Amino acid sequence: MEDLNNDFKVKDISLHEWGRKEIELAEVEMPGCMATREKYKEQQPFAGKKISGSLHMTIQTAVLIESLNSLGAEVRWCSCNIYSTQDQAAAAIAKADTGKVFAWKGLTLNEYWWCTLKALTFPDGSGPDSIVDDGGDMTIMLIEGMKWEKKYKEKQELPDPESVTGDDEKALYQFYREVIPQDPERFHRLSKNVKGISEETTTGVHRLYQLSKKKLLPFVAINVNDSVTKSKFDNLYGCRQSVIDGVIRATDVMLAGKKVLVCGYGDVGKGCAQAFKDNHAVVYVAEVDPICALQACMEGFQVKRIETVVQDIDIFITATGNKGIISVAHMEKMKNNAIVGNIGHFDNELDMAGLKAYPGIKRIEIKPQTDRWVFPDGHGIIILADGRLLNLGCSTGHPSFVMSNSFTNQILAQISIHDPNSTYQNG
Ligand code: NAD
Ligand code: RBV
Repeated sequence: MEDLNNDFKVKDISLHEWGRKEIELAEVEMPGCMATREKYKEQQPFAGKKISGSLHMTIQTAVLIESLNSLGAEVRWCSCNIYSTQDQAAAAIAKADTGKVFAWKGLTLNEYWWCTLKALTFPDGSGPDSIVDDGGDMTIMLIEGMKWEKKYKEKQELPDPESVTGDDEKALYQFYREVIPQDPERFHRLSKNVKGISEETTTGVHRLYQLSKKKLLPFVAINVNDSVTKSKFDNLYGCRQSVIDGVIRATDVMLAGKKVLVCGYGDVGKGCAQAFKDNHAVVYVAEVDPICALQACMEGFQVKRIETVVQDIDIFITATGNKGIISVAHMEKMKNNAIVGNIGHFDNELDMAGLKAYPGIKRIEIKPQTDRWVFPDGHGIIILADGRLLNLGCSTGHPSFVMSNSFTNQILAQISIHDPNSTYQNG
């Protein structure tokens, strides 16, 4: 449902009452965000400021949006994942007009980038004063966009989607091919007033460090993830609950007695491994870092290479933030109806491209975001959320209480970006 007069696009605005009731429940479970609203309400630190956000459009994020708005910000928002929007949350924000929202569950990749651009573009054509990002896509859309505008102006050159590998990046390049010739100043204009960004997740922080090292980060960037009250709570205890929620909502499988392999034993992997153990599954861990591997041993998990256990495992979970963790060669060896899910930020931990290209493979949708992929010999595996983060694709992400920690950090990070006395350097 696109409303050009009111400037939003959501799946179904009539879901707003349901969304509002859930937001009201969440507010009680998010005391940090509510106390921050109270503490800064006189000061209005965002008065006259425009904030764009790209972060899963959930009920919890609705509380974040309304916190920023209540402290004076004009807010525009999109989701940072094609499957993670709760349509009732998006509808409630659109209806209350506390933010302009462009998000619905089940976006195409082209729609995803369109929504990101809409969230960046304020009615007078200007961009935001600051960005709340999760995974870096909104920031990178601006930085890459400026790079390609320059090349377009100098040599009429446009990005070639075939020159990049991932589906998301290919879709972004295709999107640039449409929008840059229409307005070759757009991304420079949208970036002009950006004072800073605050980044939510581990993978986004890694992407920012890469840009910073190459001196390609033209903004102040605040690493929210590495705040102790974010990564040691959200990544650990949030995933401990929502990984189970995702697997169960998708498959209703009995966990007790199942063999589970958790790949990656960082904060997220630790939460996941503990969750399956608490559900009486037999848990194995695959880890490349010796300290983390030893920590897994000390918790009583067996540390294994995936190759040595792939045929025995019932449930595979990737939590590395790295790419190419489970290959098609692994998938074809898995037992019938093994469940394969990723909880890391991006979809390239599983080789979905390789699976799609497997000769004779068939995809059977059991329900949205749960598919059985059948190999030519008749055995199949169950892939969650098409390889995208399963706790937000198959479920509703972390519960409110833990997100209150993360999002209080986000609000404080934004306040410090806009603090006239702050002395942060760009990049
Ligand atoms: P982390 O850096 O703490 O942990 C990642 C671990 O994976 C490290 O210990 C690393 O050694 C290990 N690893 C890397 N490559 C590996 C490989 N090839 N095989 C085995 N292990 C490998 O990161 P984290 O904070 O746990 O985050 C992991 C991912 O989850 C990131 O993409 C992050 O953005 C994402 N995340 C998702 C959610 C969610 O709600 N779905 C929440 C928080 C973080
Ligand atoms: N995450 N958000 C939610 N319910 O809104 N759940 C998880 C929610 C965030 C979490 O902070 C993590 O770092 C990020 O999603 C990964 O994209």
